[in-house]
Amino acid sequence: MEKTFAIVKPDALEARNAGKILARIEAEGFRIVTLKKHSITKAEAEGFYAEHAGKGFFGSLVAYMTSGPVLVAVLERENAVAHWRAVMGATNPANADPGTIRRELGQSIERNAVHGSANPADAAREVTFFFSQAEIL
Ligand code: 3AN
Repeated sequence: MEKTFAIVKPDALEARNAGKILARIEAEGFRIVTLKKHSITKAEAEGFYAEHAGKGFFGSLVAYMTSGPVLVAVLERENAVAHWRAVMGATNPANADPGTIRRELGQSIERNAVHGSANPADAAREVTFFFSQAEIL
């Protein structure tokens, strides 16, 4: 069993797609280990996306991720990291395969509905960014 980290982003909550996304997560065989609604602070967004600091879209990305509440979650199943990436689809919804969440619900490369960890090391870092050990049993 493997864990990954997911965010249901502000655009998805605003569009009232959270229930649809959580249902898809469960239909894909994930156990929702933990889940909470959270308003990401500017400092959190800058730290979470530190790898993108200095890129042209960084300021806009931080503004967007702090523009409204999100759901942060830990998901578990076999091959969780790669499977959640596959279910999300490509970063740009226009390039995402039919049937993926970003293709179906994403609005743009920035407002792309969901986040998922890129690899197991990132998943471990991202889970501890938002959750304590006691929350992820
Ligand atoms: P992913 O979320 O697919 O792993 P990353 O880590 O490359 O993609 O990018 C993190 C987030 O930054 C994306 N989900 C998207 O919201 C935003 N982003 C990435 N590339 C761009 C871009 N070229 N223009 C605007 N926003 C971008």
